[in-house]
Amino acid sequence: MQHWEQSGYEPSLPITEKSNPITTDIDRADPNGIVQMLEKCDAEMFQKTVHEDSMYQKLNSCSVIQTMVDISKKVEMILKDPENSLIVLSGCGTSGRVAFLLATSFNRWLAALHENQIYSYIIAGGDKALLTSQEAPEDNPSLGALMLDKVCSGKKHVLFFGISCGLSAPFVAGQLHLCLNNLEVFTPVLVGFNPVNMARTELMRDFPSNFRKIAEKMSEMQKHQRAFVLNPAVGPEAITGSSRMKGGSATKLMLETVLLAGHEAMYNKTAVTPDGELALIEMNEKVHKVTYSKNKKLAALVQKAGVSLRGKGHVYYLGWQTLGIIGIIDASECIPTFGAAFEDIRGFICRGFSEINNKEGDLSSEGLHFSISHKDFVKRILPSLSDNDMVIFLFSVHDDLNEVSELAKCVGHNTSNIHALIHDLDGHCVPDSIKGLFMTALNITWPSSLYEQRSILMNQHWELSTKWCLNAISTGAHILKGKVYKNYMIDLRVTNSKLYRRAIGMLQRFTNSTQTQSETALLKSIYFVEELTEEISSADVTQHTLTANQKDQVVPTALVMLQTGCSLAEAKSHLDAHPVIRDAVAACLRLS
Ligand code: F1P
Repeated sequence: MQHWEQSGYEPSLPITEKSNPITTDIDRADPNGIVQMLEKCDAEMFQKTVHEDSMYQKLNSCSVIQTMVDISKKVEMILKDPENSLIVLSGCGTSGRVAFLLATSFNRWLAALHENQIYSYIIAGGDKALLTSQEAPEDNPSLGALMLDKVCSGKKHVLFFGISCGLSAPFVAGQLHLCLNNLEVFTPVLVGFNPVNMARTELMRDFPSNFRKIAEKMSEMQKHQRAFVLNPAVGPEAITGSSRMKGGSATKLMLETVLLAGHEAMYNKTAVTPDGELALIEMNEKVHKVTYSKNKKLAALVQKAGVSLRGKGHVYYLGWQTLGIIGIIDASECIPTFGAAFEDIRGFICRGFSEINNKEGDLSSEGLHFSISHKDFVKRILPSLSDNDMVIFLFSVHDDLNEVSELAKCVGHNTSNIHALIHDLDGHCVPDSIKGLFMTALNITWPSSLYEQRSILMNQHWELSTKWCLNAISTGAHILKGKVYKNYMIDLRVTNSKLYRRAIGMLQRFTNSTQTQSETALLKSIYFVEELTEEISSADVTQHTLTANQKDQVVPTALVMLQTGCSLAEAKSHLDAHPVIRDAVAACLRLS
């Protein structure tokens, strides 16, 4: 049993908000140590349940596998009536981005079979949120319901996947509530990584229920197969609460398994069975082993990315096809997670919006955040690129290797700091002449026998493998830059109610203050005042998070104030003197 599974371990927190004992000292680790810790944390996803009666059900538990089988059968049923049916995947932040990735890839599969494209995705904040952080709509249950209602209009059967890793997002709660009130049309599936009794109980804006009540009702309805809860425990995140990591990966592989089994039942007449689902999950476990078997090269990339960020340089991902999307997603998440600047880590995809297949089409006129094609990179970034900047190419043997080599040569004129993550197959390898263009080529050669007749699996695995590598690179680089304290992202942006509560919890934990003291300090820091006014005290959390969105170092400032009893102005000057958050916090804790 893992330490975090014991009932006394951080008992007031759900699994997704607990800190992971594996990574307690990740802020002091070197790149090799960082990668090894991430490998162990990710491995927890595939851990077997030793006793079926253990406190938490895991991905491999019989009950979870049976739920997956039942849902796959619903997928098959939906596929049988494509005219009247829809499969909708929805979530906020990373969960919404995974929803988008899955919906577009399964639609592509259906299009290749000349079938109706019955998948749709919803992300809180709309398509802009695919590339930038739009956390505020996450708190709005009515908006979630409204968007779902709109997408499903006229459909007779809708299989709805509401993804919230923490079983917490009000946006998703609103959608599930709508489904539960219209079960003749909707079959809702709640996807997350906490047991139902750890779902959030906080009141929501203009909403008659809370997340836990909805999750409980769904569990009840599962007995009649009218609703499902797919919620294995995969362990706390490596960086506390950072559901972009394990949460995103587990959502991706679990839903891919469920959907793929449903598709194969429909189109290949392969029966949906527990063994079939288990075999697909085990293949993902193999992907984990193969990816992390490259840990030395991965650690070298983490090291280089850390050097670039510390030296005020940048990290650029230049990807092809969905590997490009994985790069864009990873880069965009660094802003809310680490308080990073938008330029620090950026992702680009070969043909930009024309190959993304998002609902709202080309967003490039929305500003620089939406300049995402290789052409944009060449025009805007390349001229000022230097050895201080790191460039990582993301491609596979199936991409246009002439294009890859031309761009690599072009980039190579301005920086020698150019690397690649390459996926190929035994018997179909990327030639050495291409690999030789890169200082580091992290090349994974996959066994072709794994993918006979199942090319969609190949894409899914290469995406996941790339996600693990990039999560390690961007997380590791920010750790090396000093943005993480122990295994907490202390300088996060407090942009929604979940993050607001998490920030208060961190302040309590590190300063031994009460909840009220911590919230008061947080509010002073958010509103930049030495004393709280009546107006501030009576404002709601939404107002606080909207204001916090505009401010830097909100949580570290509050922490220094609480720990030393100093004023806001003094806390700010302490932080100015210690630009590295880890050092600022450590110095302040030593001081007291
Ligand atoms: C959704 C989410 C995360 C994001 C941040 C805020 O979480 O937007 O994707 O990284 O932590 O919340 P969830 O609803 O999937 O738990």
